[in-house]
Parts: sequence; C-alpha cells; structure tokens
Amino acid sequence: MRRSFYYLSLTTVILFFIASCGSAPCPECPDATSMEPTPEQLDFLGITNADHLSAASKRALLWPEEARSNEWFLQYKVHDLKGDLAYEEGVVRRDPSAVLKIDGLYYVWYTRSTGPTQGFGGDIATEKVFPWDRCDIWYATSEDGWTWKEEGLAVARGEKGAFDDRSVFTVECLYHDGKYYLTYQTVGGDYVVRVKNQVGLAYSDSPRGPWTKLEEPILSPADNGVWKGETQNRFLVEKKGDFDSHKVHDPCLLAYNGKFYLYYKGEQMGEEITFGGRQIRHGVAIADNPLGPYVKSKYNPISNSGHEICVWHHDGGIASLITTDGFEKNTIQWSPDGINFEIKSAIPGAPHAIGLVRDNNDGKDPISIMSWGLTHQYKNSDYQFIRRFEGERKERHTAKGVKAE
Ligand code: AAL
Repeated sequence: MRRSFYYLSLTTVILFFIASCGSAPCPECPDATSMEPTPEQLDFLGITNADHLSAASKRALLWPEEARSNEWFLQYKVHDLKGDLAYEEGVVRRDPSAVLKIDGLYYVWYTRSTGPTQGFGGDIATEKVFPWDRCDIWYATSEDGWTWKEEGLAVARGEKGAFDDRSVFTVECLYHDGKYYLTYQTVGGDYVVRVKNQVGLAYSDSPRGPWTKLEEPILSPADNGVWKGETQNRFLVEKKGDFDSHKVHDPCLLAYNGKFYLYYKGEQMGEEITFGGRQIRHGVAIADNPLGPYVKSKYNPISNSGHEICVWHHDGGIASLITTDGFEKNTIQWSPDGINFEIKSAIPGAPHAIGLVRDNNDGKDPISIMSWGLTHQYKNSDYQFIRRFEGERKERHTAKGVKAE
C-alpha cells in the first residue's frame, strides 16, 4: 500500500518535473536525493547508505513501478515454419505483415522476389540493388500458424512511370470496418543510392483481393534536406533536413482514437552513426480517413531509436517495440496518446521485422500479443525467410537443473 502510494507520488513528481522544467536545469525541482527513501525501497534496490547515493541509485529511485513489476519484460525463441514459407533456395520472403485471423484462417502478407542481389556496383537499370528491390507483395494462409500455403500475388509493382514501378515491399495490413488496408514501401524509377522511398496503400473488401491501389503515395519524405554534389552518396549533404528527409519506411496503420495513425520509420539524408548505432527514428502521420490525407505529427520524431515498426494497442494508448538502432534499442515503450512514449522495459534483443498476431492481444497483459508471431531472418545477404517467434515474460533467472517456480 505504502509502496503504491510512493510510486503514485513519484509518477506525479516526474510528470510535474517534465511539465514544468522542459530541458533546462531546474534548481527547484525535486530529485531523488530529497525523497528520503523508505527502508523497503533501500532494501529492494540494495543501497548501502542512503546518505551516499550514486548517480545510478538516484536514477533507480526514480524508476516507475513497471520497472519493478516486470510486466513488460519479454524473452523469445524463433522456430522454422513449414509448408510454402519454409526456407526456399533462390526466393526472398521477408518483412511479414501483421497476421490476421479471418474465418478461422491466419493470413499474412510479405515482400517476395527471386534471385540474388547484385548491389549498387553494376547496372542499376537491370540489376537488383537490395533483396527488397524488384519485389511484389504476396500472401499466405495457415490453419495453425506453423504450416503455410502461399496463395499468390496480392499487390504488384506499378506500370512503368508509376511512383511504385520499381518495387513494392515491407507491407502491413489493417482490418477496419469491413475493409482491408495494405500499406507498403514503394520505389519508382532507378533504385539509386539517393532514391526517395514513399508509402503506398491498397484496399479491398476481402483478404484475397482484388486490391485497389491509390494512384498517389500516402506518405513521402520531408523535402527540406539538401544533397551536396551530384554523386550518389547518401552521407554527403549541405543540410540533413528532418529525420525522414530521405526515406519513409515500415508503414504500420492503426485505427486509434477515431483516427488513423500511420506509424513509420524515417531515414535522414546524411545519416550518421552515433554512439547508439544508425540514426533511425520513428514518426507518425494521422488521417481522419484510412485513405488519407495523412498529416505528419508536429511532434515527430516520436522515437530516437528503433528500426522496423512494431506497435500495438494497450491500455488506451500505444505500445512500441524498439529494436536494432539507437541508444534506446531493445526497449518496449508505451504512450498514453500514441505520441509521447516512455520506456517500460529493456529486453535482450527481439526478433526483427515482427508481424504481430493482433488476435493474441488479450487487452490486459501488455505483452500477450507477443506470445507468438512472425519474423524474418537472413539466411545470407541474398536470401531471407520468414520464421515464427514465441515470446514469454521472464519470471526467474535459474541455473541449469533448478526448477523456476
Ligand atoms: C527492412 C525495413 C525496410 C527497409 C528494408 C526493407 O528492415 O526497415 O524494408 O527498406 O529493411
């Protein structure tokens, strides 16, 4: 009881601190040193002397309750799939969408192409520069989530001259109000190093299509960066521009608060390697109608780390798995409003390019949605394949042979 009161007060204090102080140092603001921790808190944190708190102990005293309750902590295992989605030599299958259960059958959409990748050294007009170049979107179904049947093409590249005539890839699927919406990355024209990816959308009354494509992209990179020189070098810039000045990637559409939130990954012109890895950040664009127009949030970027988007509904807000890049990689974050995310747990890595099974979300446990889903894995730099992950909360750390209770 006393502890709950402490954490409640602490949350209030933190919120007050954030609201009133901004980023400037605030001499009047309360900090952990003035809080007089209880003997119970000192014991839990293993603090030797409350009069001599290290910086780490001060931070620990400010942890929210979740950091102690462990309810957001995830560990996982990855398994091979069977049937058509088992690894197949010569075929790229990657970036699975969310898995939707429709009339007792699971559906997934994904990036598919064949043949090896030549890269940027040769003839870009005829070769394949990435495994996700010259791709189309295909789909597969399964009764049990293990054995999959490849059903065929869902959305193909556009006609020559269209904004998506080179590749359509990295798809997500949303079911809303009787319709299915696919959002995916697009490249048009030659896939040069400085090419600007966009996001396209197709919709249908049935998961089996036919799909109607919007003729224009629903999202494009910010156009406020300036390249330096004419060579195809993405690191050379006069001005970097916004976090998404080069590419908008990994779109994931959620219906939220009566609107449509299109989460995405941004890549910046002149991207650098910082102490956290690549400069990758997430943004959101919001629309009143699933077909758009989508308006980028003024609060973008909404993360300063991460890679592929993995977001789900929880407790009236949105949870987000942050992997791969940046100082906050390997964390799960949650926001009460879909925009202002706070770290809830640090996890030991996570599967990449997750396709969540939205039906697994029980509406209570924040990580129930992670009980199983799809991911992709690199067999080598040419070929990737789709696999299944199974996640669970870690409750105890035990030695071999000791039974965890
Ligand atoms: C993935 C995603 C996007 C990128 C490429 C294919 O991990 O971030 O989809 O474009 O790699």
